[in-house]
Amino acid sequence: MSVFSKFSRGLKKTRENVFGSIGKILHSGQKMTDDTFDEIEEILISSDMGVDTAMEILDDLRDQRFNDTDAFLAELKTAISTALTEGKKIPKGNPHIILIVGVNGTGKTTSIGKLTYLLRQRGESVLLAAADTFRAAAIDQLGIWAERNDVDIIKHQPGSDPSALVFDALNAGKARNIDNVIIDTAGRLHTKSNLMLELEKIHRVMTKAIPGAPHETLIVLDATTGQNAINQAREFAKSTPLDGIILSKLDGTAKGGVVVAISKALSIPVRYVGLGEKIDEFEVFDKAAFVNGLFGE
Ligand SMILES: Nc1nc2c(ncn2[C@@H]2O[C@H](COP(=O)(O)OP(=O)(O)O)[C@@H](O)[C@H]2O)c(=O)[nH]1
Ligand SMILES: [Mg+2]
Repeated sequence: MSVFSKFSRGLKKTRENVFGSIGKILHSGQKMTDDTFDEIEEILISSDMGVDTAMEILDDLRDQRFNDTDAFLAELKTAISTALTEGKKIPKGNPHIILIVGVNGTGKTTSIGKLTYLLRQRGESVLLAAADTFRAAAIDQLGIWAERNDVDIIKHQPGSDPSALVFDALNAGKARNIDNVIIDTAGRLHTKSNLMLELEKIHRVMTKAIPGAPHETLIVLDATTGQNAINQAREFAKSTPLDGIILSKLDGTAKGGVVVAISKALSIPVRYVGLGEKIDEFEVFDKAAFVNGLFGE
């Protein structure tokens, strides 16, 4: 299945419940009226893209003259695409260390399993690190993804120090000449200060094992949690620099406009999106495929 088809399927709820109504208002060949602009502004706001962003986009478009609704629609798509934070290319480490953070239940372990699949499809090797040592079940869950992907996993006893695990995993990655080491972490927000100290300690240990690591820190945010996702990212950003977002469960929301709100509010790019529960329902975020998925052909 093509990337465009996958985005289209993952964004079905958003398209059918929200963006689809734009097409119903805009009749080909007609002129744009003030009422039409207002109606579209409401639809954009209801997509969770953020009131400010929706108003900014519409104000800009109101100032332009459109001969017909088709020309307007084309500009609207461009404006949404422009509102998304552009991702800078991240230099690859050797091995490339990817640290995954986020609140429990957002989809960290699942996203790691899918990201591993994606990297393997590209012919890259992956080593998984079960640094969510807090619960035995979390270690087992990552183990299942390792098996499915036929990759190795570094794990210690439940309750052991995550930093020691990370240190071992990075050294194993080096010794085994692995392309990518992906680190799963705990996300217990109720013990915020511990979590932060733990992340800071993990960072210190990483630098000792491999200078420059982690090369990429990604926060997993659940698209179905809307504004709350933005607050979570701000909380994590206090203890670790964030390079990008994995937005999970985009298939589970009708408010897919939240992609725009999140990337704008945090000024970091959405790098990957979860578009379903299956191993291959996960993609590198693609602006064109995203906008196409919102509006359809
Ligand atoms: N529909 C859907 N479900 C997802 C997606 N990503 C994760 N999930 C589900 O979210 C739940 C929590 O995921 P998990 O990886 O255990 O979260 P963690 O606690 O952050 O590691 C699981 O039931 C996953 O199947 C996605 O992109 N789409
Ligand atoms: Mg987990």
